Amino acid sequence: MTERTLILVKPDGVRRGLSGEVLRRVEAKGYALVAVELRTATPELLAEHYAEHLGKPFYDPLVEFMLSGPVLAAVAEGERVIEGFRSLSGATDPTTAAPGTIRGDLARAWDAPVIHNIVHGSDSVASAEREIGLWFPGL
Ligand code: D4T
Repeated sequence: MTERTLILVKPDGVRRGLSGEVLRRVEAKGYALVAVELRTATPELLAEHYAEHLGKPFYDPLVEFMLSGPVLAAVAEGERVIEGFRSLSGATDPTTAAPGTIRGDLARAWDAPVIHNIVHGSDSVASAEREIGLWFPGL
């Protein structure tokens, strides 16, 4: 089924100059980019984006990290792209993320108070619709 997903290159990825590498992998896989924009998040946007994590111990450092610099927000489209991009991303923890994945190849999170794992990808059709509406209300 053709679907859309929200991709974020988090501030660590943008700072390290990896935005192009992430988009390259998305396009090389065969997904189409529908929107790409360099954005600065706001506390209000992140409160909605990360609503499921509110109250967890890593919530405040996570929001602080996500506000520490610009993020590249993108929407990609393709057959089962939600599952596919999460597969390209690898496991949340970069140490155990498989080699060949974005996080497995590029992320190193062991020296930060919160996981710096370069990318975010929506995890379900419902999340994707909600997140695309938050980041790209005009789409
Ligand atoms: P996102 O949502 O950013 O694509 O990552 P995941 O889907 O892989 O992971 P998540 O939603 O469980 O976590 C969101 C974000 O919080 C950071 N995090 C997470 C953290 O710093 N410590 C933790 O214990 C967890 C679970 C990493 C990603």
